[in-house]
Amino acid sequence: MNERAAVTAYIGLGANLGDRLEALQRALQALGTMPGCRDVRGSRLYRSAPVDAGGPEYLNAVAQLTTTLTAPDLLRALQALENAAGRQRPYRNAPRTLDLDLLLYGDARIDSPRLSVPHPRMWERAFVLVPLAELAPQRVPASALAAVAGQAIALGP
Ligand code: PH2
Ligand code: MG
Ligand code: MG
Repeated sequence: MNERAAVTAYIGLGANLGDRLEALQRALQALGTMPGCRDVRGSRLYRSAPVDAGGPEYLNAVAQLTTTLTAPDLLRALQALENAAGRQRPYRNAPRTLDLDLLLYGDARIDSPRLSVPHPRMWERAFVLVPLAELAPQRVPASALAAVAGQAIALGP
């Protein structure tokens, strides 16, 4: 049998509608039971004001997992979890019950109409880089963290 190599991927989790803590906790659990995914680790949780968006405060975290899914298959699985959490998409950056962004997929660089990896805006966002650096400090240069140090984020749900 041909086994695909396992890849370490990082997922950004966010919610600013409904029970945000429950949504993020359920999503972390669901990632661990997805076929082709294992060894899920979650960062701590962070609160921050919406960046380039309106609505209530966000709760964010980052998850690390090992996967044998391709990046497009992983993206589809993440979108299925968003939909199962009642995610609506009335307009760009609308408040949401669950957002799952594929941040990094191993060292892959992907630029397709549906998927860009590394996530194109992750380097501008403290709510991504700070929890990512907890799990994978080697993936976040000190200069990138310094560049977002002015953005207010707080620990905890
Ligand atoms: N997600 C966005 C836009 N703005 N702001 C915060 N604080 N957290 C987010 O997850 C977030 C955001 C689009 O996905
Ligand atoms: Mg997002
Ligand atoms: Mg998204």
